Amino acid sequence: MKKILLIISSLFFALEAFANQPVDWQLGFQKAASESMREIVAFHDKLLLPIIIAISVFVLFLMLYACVRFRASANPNPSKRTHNVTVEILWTLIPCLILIVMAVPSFKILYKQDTIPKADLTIKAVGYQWYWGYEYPDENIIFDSYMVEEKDLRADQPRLLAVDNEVVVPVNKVVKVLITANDVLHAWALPSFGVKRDAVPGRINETWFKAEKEGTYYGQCSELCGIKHAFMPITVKVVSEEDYQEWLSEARVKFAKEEIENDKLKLASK
Ligand SMILES: [Cu+2]
Repeated sequence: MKKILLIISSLFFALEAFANQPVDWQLGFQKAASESMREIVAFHDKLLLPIIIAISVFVLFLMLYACVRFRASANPNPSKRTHNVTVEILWTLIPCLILIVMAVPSFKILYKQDTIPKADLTIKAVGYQWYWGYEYPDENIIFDSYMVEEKDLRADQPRLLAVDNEVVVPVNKVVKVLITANDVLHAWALPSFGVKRDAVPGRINETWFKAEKEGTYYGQCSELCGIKHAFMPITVKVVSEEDYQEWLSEARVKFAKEEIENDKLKLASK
């Protein structure tokens, strides 16, 4: 009983606190944290859902109507009709019109996402079997980001989503993300930002986001990439500009690219 109450109350109260990751009994999308995700959610909720519901109700009505109206007992002599030109034109034309109505706003959103505004910072995400590696090319920073095992989770870390080294970005800044992979196809996806791009070996894809609210946002590799596909989550921490600068000055030392590469060279030469 207590559990049920907890689940019900979490539906109403916990949404805010856990807004950036999936919640139990969730219906629909995660809460949007960027303009492009807000547009995607509005497109789905205000246009697609009404159309889907209307079509489902209409088809259900037709099926029930046909079952009752044309049942064998009421129609001892079945109709021999095979064609009806008007109906055939209608059931071709109307779906076409519905598709056009959906396509126009859909392409608008897609093209808007495709145009990358002037970036305030650039990060590079590299998919590996099975973890993500990140680089801040302008800051000489490089690090790997592994999932935190269940036994090592802190109380505030969600299972299968938390990582040891999070991506840190400032709030309200345009972040350009370069995405590639080292071995097989992966995909870098963050639902709250409305971002999902394939990570392809030998090719660099790019996307962008502008997070509007500080917080920790969780995503997952979204291209089946092997046995541990489910265990290479993505965590992005959105912080204030001051906190970001502070993190940068620490990260430049801790994750200094040159030193890490020198260490690797040293190891290799041993
Ligand atoms: Cu993957």
